[in-house]
Amino acid sequence: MTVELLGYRYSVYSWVARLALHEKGVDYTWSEVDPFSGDVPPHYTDLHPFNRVPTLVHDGFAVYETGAITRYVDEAFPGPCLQPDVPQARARQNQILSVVDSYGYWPLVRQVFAHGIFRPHVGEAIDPAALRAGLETSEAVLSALDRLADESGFLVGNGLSLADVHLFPMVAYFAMVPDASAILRQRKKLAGWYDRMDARATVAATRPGLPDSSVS
Ligand SMILES: N[C@@H](CCC(=O)N[C@@H](CS)C(=O)NCC(=O)O)C(=O)O
Repeated sequence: MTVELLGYRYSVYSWVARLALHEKGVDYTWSEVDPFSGDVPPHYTDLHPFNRVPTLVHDGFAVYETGAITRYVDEAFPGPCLQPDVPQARARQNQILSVVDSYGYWPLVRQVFAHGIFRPHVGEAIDPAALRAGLETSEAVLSALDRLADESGFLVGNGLSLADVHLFPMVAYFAMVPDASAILRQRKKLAGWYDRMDARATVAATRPGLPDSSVS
């Protein structure tokens, strides 16, 4: 059996897929593809016509779109079940995945993390208006997620689910910006959830870090 994850080391969606594989205990190989490089290799475009990352290939079966990858990983491999059985909890999990993709990714990651941390770190120009807009939009996104989060300590039901796996990397990148961390800390339920997730061994094993600051 072969499992290959093609992704970019600093990509938050690649981190989500890696976290799911680690939580599930699946052995996989990693192939680095930088979707921002401008010269994505043709073999990758054949797998992913939109040139985004990640893509998973399992014994010749290729799947892209992170929510599809993590559901596939949960359903195709043994290990702890990462999706609740109860219809309401399953719906809440899927709702959170959709909220994260539709409303969270852009402000949290592409505006706040990119302009507040990543770009300055590698010496790229930043757009302060994008950072401000991202922080403002994130207030509403994190408030909605704080309302949706279960009281159990996980986002949904009584155990780790794909909702936790999908959201954590985005909030982890976001919270590296001090003003963003303050926004998270004002949402008590979400802040407690974040701290518990942050302590997981799988998070430590997959956390991307930042590039060498001499890289530009
Ligand atoms: N809908 C895609 C989104 C993936 C995505 O946007 N990945 C980012 C990296 S985190 C990417 O490839 N960006 C390249 C670009 O925007 O050109 C998924 O769920 O996998």
